[in-house]
Amino acid sequence: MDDKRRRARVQGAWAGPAKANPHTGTMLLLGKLYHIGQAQRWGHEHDISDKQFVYKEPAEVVRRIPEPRVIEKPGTYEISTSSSGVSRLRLFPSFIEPKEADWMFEQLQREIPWRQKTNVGPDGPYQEPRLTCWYGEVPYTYSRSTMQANPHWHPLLTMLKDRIEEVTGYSFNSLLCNLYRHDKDSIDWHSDDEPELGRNPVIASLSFGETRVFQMRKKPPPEEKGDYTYVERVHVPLDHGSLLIMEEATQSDWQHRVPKEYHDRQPRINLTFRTMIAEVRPKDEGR
Ligand SMILES: O=C(O)CCC(=O)C(=O)O
Repeated sequence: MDDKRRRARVQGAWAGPAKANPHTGTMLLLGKLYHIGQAQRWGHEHDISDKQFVYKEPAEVVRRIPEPRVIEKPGTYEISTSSSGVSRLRLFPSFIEPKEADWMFEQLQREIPWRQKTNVGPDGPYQEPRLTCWYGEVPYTYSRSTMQANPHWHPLLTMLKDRIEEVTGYSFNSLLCNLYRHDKDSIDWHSDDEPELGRNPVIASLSFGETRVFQMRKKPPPEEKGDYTYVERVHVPLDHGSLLIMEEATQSDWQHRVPKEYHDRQPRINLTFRTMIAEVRPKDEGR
């Protein structure tokens, strides 16, 4: 058989001669790796049908990036268990009825003294891509920048705190308010794990306005050396009037963020109720 016909028969189409590695005696044929003997290279007198081809399994295991678990129905979800404990979410999608949530959103947007905070990162000062306001008896420090104590709670915020405490059985003494003005406002990956929040803090997160996706990723085990590529992920779309409670080990074992969006988004307000322990001094790091 001439060389041209032999190639057509083996490769199923007209193609150039397969390239053998002269050093290792391996070649790539039909996308798989084969070993061939020195005397059996292309261009030698033996016909292809005489040869012994051995399929070699790829040495490296192919790792798949897990699909995020989407949580959108009311309920309690144990998303992981570790030596730190169980990480648990509780979702109340219509904690505030839509009509009531509408007027609350308007009041909060108009009456909270929103400010843009300047943080200090490794490359110097930067403005947060959102507006915030802090309520609590003690200051709150993160990203090397402090929000001063502010005990003057807006009456609507006090009423919301009371309602959440009544339903959940937890009590809170502080509140971080976030206003995402549009699709480009966001909050980056972080955990609410400042020492002043104590061990395994409970965070109650109430949302108004545009739905944005609250994304969570599990902290990788030490052998991943800080690589988050293959970690478990959870997505919770938080819509108008929804309440999300994060409990137990959620802050020590997971991070969360609200990413920027690629399409227009209307404003969204998020209120995260927390409990600050006044005696604990802040550690100077965070998101
Ligand atoms: O806007 C949100 O849903 C999250 C806010 C948040 O992560 C925070 O305040 O720490």
